[in-house]
Amino acid sequence: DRLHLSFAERAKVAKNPVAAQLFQIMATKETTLCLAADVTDATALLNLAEQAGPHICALKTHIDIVDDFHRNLITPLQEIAKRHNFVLFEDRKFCDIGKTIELQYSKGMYKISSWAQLVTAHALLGKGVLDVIKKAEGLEKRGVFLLAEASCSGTLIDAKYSKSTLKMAEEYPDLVTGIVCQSPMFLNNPGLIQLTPGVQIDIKADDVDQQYNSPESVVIEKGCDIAVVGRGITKAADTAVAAEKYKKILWDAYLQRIKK
Ligand code: BMP
Repeated sequence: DRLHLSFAERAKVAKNPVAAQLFQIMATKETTLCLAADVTDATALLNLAEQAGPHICALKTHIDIVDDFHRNLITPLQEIAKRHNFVLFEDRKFCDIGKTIELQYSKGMYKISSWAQLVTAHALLGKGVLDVIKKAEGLEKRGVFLLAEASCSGTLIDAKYSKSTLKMAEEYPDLVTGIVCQSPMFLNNPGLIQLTPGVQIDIKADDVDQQYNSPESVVIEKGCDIAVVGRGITKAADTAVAAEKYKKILWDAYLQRIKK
């Protein structure tokens, strides 16, 4: 199953081009870390990208929380991503009728399709989301992570919904990069990537509804391929030091997992 295959091996069977690219980046940079760059200041976002850049395979944004967003932010962000070899990933969690998502993906202030190789989406409203993202203009190489399980307490997602989400993902192998989830819910599709948020070393929860697991446990027990870490890094005294620390713990756990 995928838990025992190396990323280099899985790169060969990935059908989505961004999944293949991510497997390559992970294997060569020896990192499975995705930074959740949840800051509200454009300069802070660029600084995070620059400092964490050498240690991450993807930079996940919520671009709509940046107070001083301007189109001019995108070019330097892309330059940093290119220089440090990581992927730009907008966590938009699209959830609407296809026509509306088509507009949200390409239009408005953010023009997500023009710069984010990866986006997230909910499967809740059906396949329209995948049809429109597939057809839209924008980057040639693009991918979608479908959210099948959530890290927060109180999520309404149940096992049946998670399973239906996975089924939808498997119907779009060329477009879907992977699944956002908290458990090894797919094992025999090594081309898909498991993205797992809710990862932090020091604490078990935030003061709202977020729940955390350790980097070792998400990789070894829960099947995580790429771990999303936000505040564990963004609130640390030194971004680069914290990112490097998470990278190493996660990579060691991955090496341990594929050996078993
Ligand atoms: P933090 O590590 O600071 O808790 O950040 C987690 C990030 O992952 C946030 O950007 C959040 O939107 C995202 N996320 C999550 O926490 N749980 C999920 O189930 C899905 C997410 O996208």
